Amino acid sequence: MLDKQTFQKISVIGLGYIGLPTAAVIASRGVQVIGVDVSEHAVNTINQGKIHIVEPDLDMLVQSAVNTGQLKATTQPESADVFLIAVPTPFTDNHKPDLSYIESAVKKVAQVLEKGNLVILESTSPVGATEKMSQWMADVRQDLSFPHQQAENADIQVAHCPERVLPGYVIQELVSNDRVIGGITPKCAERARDLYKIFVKGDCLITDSRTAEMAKLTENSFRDVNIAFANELSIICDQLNINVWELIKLANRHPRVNILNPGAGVGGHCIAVDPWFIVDSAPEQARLIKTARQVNDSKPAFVLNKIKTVAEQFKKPKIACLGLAFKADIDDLRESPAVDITQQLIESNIAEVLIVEPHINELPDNLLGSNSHLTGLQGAIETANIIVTLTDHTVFKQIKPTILKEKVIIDARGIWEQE
Ligand code: SAJ
Repeated sequence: MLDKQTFQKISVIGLGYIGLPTAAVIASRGVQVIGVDVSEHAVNTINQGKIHIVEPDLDMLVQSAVNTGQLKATTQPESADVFLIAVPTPFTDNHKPDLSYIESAVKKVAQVLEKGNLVILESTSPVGATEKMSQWMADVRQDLSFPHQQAENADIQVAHCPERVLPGYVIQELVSNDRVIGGITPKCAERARDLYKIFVKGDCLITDSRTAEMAKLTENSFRDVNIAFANELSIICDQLNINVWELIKLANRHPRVNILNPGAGVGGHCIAVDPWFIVDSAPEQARLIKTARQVNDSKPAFVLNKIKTVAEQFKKPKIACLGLAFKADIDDLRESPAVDITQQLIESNIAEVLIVEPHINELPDNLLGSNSHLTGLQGAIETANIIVTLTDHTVFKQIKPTILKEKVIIDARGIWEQE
């Protein structure tokens, strides 16, 4: 039986889409959690028991954790038994991993470290990042020993446990998913496993930190390559005048074939980013992974061209773009191919663009224009000549096909094709 007493206070650094749900779930198990974020807005919102992001059920969990005093947010790290690092790891313009958020976070954490502490990197990271994190902390705290220096005798334990939750299902998956836990030493991994056992019902599988880093990158690259296959098929089928949705449905009746869905491109901050970390580490060897990225990155341009070609049929076309979020039923517009396509359509100035995104109240700055409007679904469908589906939100799937009869449809997500 796990002794919760060994972990009396957990600090979660980075209160975004991963850090905040993780902090709230741990707090809900009766452990004291201190959440740390550089954003005062995030910290103030959380301390009022509210949330600054959208994720089903997160609001209730945070409200109750804050009300019971189990969860508190602050902008500066303070001492704790465990530090969970959940900050972004974007890439630079030339697809190189940018570890500056991790470096900055752990250098601040290092200042409050005490002998016996455990530091876990949850951010998706290139191979070797956990060891680098250990070195950064050692640079700041020469009075303490770290596992890359003293192995099992180190004062501080350091491990990597990549998050694997799916936006929209985060609370459920945080508890039910298996976790891969990689320690710089076996002792680091075991200590980290004790922590995750507080709230994870799935299996906690132990390995070394480099394998854990690569496992996460592999999972997302696997998905990227498979989506690229579907996207490439959709482009081939367009050329050959074949309905790709029907084709995939038929091919998937084979017992060992399971093709994913083509779309407007691959968005988000994971699948479109993580494969590049593998490419950066092994540029000569990672040929398929790199090509898949390029195929998926080229899909928005293909969809945009389709829209432009169809728009030529109309004198003053009105185009309804359904969906801005990077995937169905979430509010997250970051790295969204739907946003890219819509923005370029607005800038091309060939049409009036009616934007439908039920999860937002106002358009982001890059979509503001004299020819763009955030419009309700019903109004946009009634007014538009051309309807483009860019995100497969459930509300769009519920539209009755009869009201689309007179419209030209570019169904990049296959919403109605699949019905
Ligand atoms: N997409 C398609 N066709 C598909 C599936 C997805 O075009 O058949 C598109 C989506 O519309 C979206 C993008 O791919 O634009 C990514 O969506 P997703 O649902 O595949 O993945 P994410 O980015 O929301 O979450 C992924 C998950 N990884 C895997 O499924 C292997 C999640 O478990 C990870 O925790 C997350 O990345 C992460 O944080 O790394």
